[in-house]
Amino acid sequence: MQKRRFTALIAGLFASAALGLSMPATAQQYKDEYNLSTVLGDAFPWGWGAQRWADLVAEKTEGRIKIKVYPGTSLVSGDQTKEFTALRQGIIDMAVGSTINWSPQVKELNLFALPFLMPDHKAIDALTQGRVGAKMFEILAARDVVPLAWGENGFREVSNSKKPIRTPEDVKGMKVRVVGSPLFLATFNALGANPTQMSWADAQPAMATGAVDGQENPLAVFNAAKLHTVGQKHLTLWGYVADPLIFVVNKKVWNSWTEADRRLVAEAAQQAATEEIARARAGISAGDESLLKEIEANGVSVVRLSDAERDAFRQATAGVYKEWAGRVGGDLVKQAEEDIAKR
Ligand code: X2X
Repeated sequence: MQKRRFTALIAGLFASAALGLSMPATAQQYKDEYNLSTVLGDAFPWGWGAQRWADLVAEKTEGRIKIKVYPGTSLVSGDQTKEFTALRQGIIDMAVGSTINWSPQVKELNLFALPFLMPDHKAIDALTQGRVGAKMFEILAARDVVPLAWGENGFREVSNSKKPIRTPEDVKGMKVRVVGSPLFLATFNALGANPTQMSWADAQPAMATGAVDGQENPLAVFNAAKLHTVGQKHLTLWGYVADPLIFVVNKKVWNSWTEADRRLVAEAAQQAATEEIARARAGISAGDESLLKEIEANGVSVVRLSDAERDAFRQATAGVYKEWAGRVGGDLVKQAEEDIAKR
């Protein structure tokens, strides 16, 4: 059922793109090279997935479409929250972007950052692969981009240089770097922390100099960025928010390609995204904790919360959930809650 809806949406995208085309696309209209924006490079699942997409496209189109990946959101001078606008404007041709970084422009994407909405990976899938994901793609498709596949950054775990975090009390007054989305400020303010917004590029020097005490990012990011070397010695697995990624193409660029090439680019996105999600989830769950073990071997002490301990954080942020659910849209949040309950 969910799969069918998704397939129908993709088919719809092809149909509407074809209708919007006044002239048949010819090879002459193709650019020599297309730029593709990401925040993280290929040492991370995120950047790996972007490069994989680029490579698969080159292979499948036999070099007709060449893509160069620009990590560090360098096409917008590192300002992650400007990526979506640049994509709409055509400064960026393609992207593998985070829902967090686009949420200042697309308010519905804040859904994924509602604290403690998604308890596990199945819950992420219930949203991205179901009617909620399809609705998000419709919203994006109305804003000059063609969304093709969901990827994953992952569950964002909180770390710091000061002390183990077990209770909301432990976070009080802590200087925490957060991403440039107001919902994250609200969540950490509700916990009594002292959150500061900054880009990922600025975050690492801020941790190294002690300008901030803590941060929150998925374990794959923590490990590949070696955050233990910038003082992050305490890591708490609270799984409060998970961060999906979206593979997209600027609509004008999409319309300039032949229908056959569009299909190849979409297939490549699906394949790269599936492989990328597997990497983002590797080594962090019950069956295989290898990544977590690696982090611990680097001298990081990992706090695993009991259900009751996690619930204390949920209660402390319940007001933020309620307020932001209203901004996201009550119907969408209700659908998300239903689909998670049914997973
Ligand atoms: O800036 C972050 O924390 C990162 C890399 O996870 C995102 O781009 C959302």
